[in-house]
This record gives sequence, structure tokens and C-alpha cells, in this order.
Amino acid sequence: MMSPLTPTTSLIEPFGLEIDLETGSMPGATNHLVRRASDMCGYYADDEALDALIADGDPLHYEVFERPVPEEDGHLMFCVSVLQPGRVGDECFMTKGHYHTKANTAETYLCLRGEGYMAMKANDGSWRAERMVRGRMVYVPPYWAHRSINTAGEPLVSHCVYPADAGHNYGDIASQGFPKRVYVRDGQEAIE
Ligand code: S6P
Ligand code: ZN
Repeated sequence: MMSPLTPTTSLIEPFGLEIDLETGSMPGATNHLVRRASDMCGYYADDEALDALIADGDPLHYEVFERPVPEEDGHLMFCVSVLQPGRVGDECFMTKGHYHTKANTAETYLCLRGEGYMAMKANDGSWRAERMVRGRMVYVPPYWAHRSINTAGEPLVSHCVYPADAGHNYGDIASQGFPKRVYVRDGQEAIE
């Protein structure tokens, strides 16, 4: 009989790396994903406001920093996500949002800086928004799509961990969106 210690997934060397818990900076990251306003077409309620933003310098929207591991069952991917502050019209900057391709995989988010929400949506139309604030962790259960939303005037920085073979399914959210959006008008949050 095969021993439970016989590897069925890539065997790699252990490693450690620093994460600045104030800023989220992870100097050991080797993957850097960048999304600008022009990568967000179709995601916000006000297309014209997004076009104006793109024409006005196409500002940085969010970045993801990773020190990748094999995308295989058994490994855990971890990253730091940095979502800039800003509005498209009155709507708060947000990430695209996705289900995991392997939908029965969860994810944890630990907020290191800033304020906002983790919006989550299930396939039956259920919707939740968990507050993100420094020191608060959000558990995204299997089958829930997730999107970060920045309601503050500084970057929303979180550390995420999820099964390395989870994958990202953007298509369903790109076509259906989330049931609610987050706005700030005259300094007041509105979720509608
Ligand atoms: C990955 C995890 C995060 C997001 C990141 C950007 O499963 O949820 O690393 O990739 O916050 O969001 P999005 O929706 O553009 O991938
Ligand atoms: Zn995810």
C-alpha cells in the first residue's frame, strides 16, 4: 500500500519571506499582476465615468503580488492584493471578482490596511458584504464569488490564501455582475 507520505503533488523546498504588515509590501514576490481602469470596462454602473477616467491617465486600479507555488492539489497559493482608493462616478473602486474554477475551494483574506468590503455572491443569488478593516479576516467559503471594494481614501491591502489549483473563473461575474454595488456620496456609504 502507498504510504500517505509518498508525494502525489510537486515536492518543493520550504521557504520563508517577509511581508510588511503595515504596507503589505512583499519583496520576495516574483509575480506582479496590474489592473488599470482600462482593464475594468463593463464592471461599473457608469461606463461614461470609467471612460473619462481612462482618458484622464488610465489610473492604476489594483495589483496582486505573488510568490507562486505549483498550481496543484495540496499546495496553497498566497498573495497580497492592493486595491487603490477612488471612484468611478460615485461607485467605489473594486476588483473584477471571480468564482474559483474549482468552485469547491475556499479563500481567506486578512486585511492589513484600509477599509472596505469583501462582497460575496453565491450561485442562488445570495449576497453578503463583510467589512474589511485592518486586523479583520474574512472567510470566503467554497462556491462564493468574491470581490474587494475600497470605501476609504487609502489603499485596501489584504493577504489572501487559497488552494493553489483553485483557478479563476471571471466569465460568470463579467456577464452577471454582483447583486449590489457600493457608492460613497457626500461622504456617506450607500449599498444598493
Ligand atoms: C485569488 C484572490 C485574489 C484576487 C485579487 C484580484 O483567488 O481572490 O488574489 O485575484 O484580489 O481580484 P480579481 O477578482 O481581479 O482576481
Ligand atoms: Zn479568489
